[in-house]
Amino acid sequence: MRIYFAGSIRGSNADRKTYRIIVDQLKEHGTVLTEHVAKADESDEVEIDDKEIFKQDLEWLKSTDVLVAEVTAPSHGVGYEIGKAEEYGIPVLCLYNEATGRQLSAMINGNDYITVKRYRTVQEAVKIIKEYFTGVST
Ligand code: 6IA
Repeated sequence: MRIYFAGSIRGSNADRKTYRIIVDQLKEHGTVLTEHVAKADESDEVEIDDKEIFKQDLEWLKSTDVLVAEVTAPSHGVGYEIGKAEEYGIPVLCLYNEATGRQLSAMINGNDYITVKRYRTVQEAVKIIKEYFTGVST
């Protein structure tokens, strides 16, 4: 099972700790193609060309079995990846922390193609992932 994890990088750095826990859980269910998203603050972004990032990410996205997106922090990149995954026919699971009091975009929440799961603690997010992958063949 190939898993593309999407989470805000330039959109916001606030949820990085949560991303790490989510990625650790995703690794129990398959190969995570985008572990760097959970480690973004440890990397030197200046060295990396945006055109290369875009090309590489779309290649990974095309090759993945599922997209798991943490959508609590708004991110143009994550929204774009979700739209492309739908275009490619790739299943999309979105995780949203409703305890933050933020409002989820209607373009995600109102899209029946996307599975949106709300959580309030990171433990709940981990449980959602376990349940989701129990229902998806590996
Ligand atoms: O608009 P955002 O930057 O918040 O978009 C985040 C999303 O776009 C993530 O889900 C990534 O898949 C993708 N993305 C954005 N920036 C990068 C990136 N930057 N590398 C790989 N994917 C990216 C350079 C390296 C970084 C770890 C510091």
